[in-house]
Amino acid sequence: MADPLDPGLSDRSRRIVYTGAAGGIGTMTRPLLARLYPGLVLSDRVPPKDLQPGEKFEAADLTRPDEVAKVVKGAHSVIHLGGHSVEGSWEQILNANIIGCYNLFEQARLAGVKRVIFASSNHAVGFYPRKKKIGTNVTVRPDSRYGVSKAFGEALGALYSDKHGMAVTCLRIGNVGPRPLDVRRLSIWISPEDLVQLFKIGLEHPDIRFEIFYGASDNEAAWWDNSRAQSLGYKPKGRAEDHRAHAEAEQRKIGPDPVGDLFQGGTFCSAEFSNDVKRAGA
Ligand code: 15L
Repeated sequence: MADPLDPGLSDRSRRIVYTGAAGGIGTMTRPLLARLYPGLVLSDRVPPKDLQPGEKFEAADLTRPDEVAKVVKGAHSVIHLGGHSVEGSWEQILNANIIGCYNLFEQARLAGVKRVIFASSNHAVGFYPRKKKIGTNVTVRPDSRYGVSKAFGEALGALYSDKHGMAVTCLRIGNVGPRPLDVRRLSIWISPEDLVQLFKIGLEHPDIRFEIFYGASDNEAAWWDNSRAQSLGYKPKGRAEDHRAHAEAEQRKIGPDPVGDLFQGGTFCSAEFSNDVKRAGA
């Protein structure tokens, strides 16, 4: 697809940097992405354990602007998954997800990167009750310090898009894997293949300026309206409902969570919770 932001470089072999490539999502999506984008460069603090002979890896610590500058140099696009991927101490979140995310956007801007895909999370909106269906135009309701850092990343993305013309796609990812792990994940699950479809839209669609999509497959029990992604060509193939029996069996092993079961973010909401569920909007 021709890129109006970069008309001379519509070729897929351009440099695309994938941060956080050694993590769980990186491991599931790397082989699929490599087939589409021969110029893919994997990055993380340490190389993926299963790095393949044809794969290119460059180490970078996101808290170090000099290392980030080096890895984004000459890149057309960045898929930014790097950072702390669950709730953590303030210090962990501050370093990996606040400072790290700022370094990524700022060094990408300085290097002339055209497109950034930011791995946001469902936890940016985790305190919406499960009974409410939400679109991408809602106020953020983070359920954790981690969720706050994802809302921060989305805000940074909007800034770099509006102020500097970067084409930014934020993906509020649900849970990625071969199948949904429990009943909550029946609403938020996304297959690795469908996530790669969203990456591709973010990397190639000519209309992208600033977008927020939900990273979810075609889930009957969905809590999210993902019509914007669909209008840009997203056609998820995964169907959580096909795995309902497995998800329900797993759920029986977990047992009830009186707070987390009411909210979209699940255990991220119940951890450290000291409010009343009604007051929190259940
Ligand atoms: C996330 O954002 C996490 O990165 C992942 O580990 C899961 O906890 C997922 O959300 C989820 O909500 O299932």
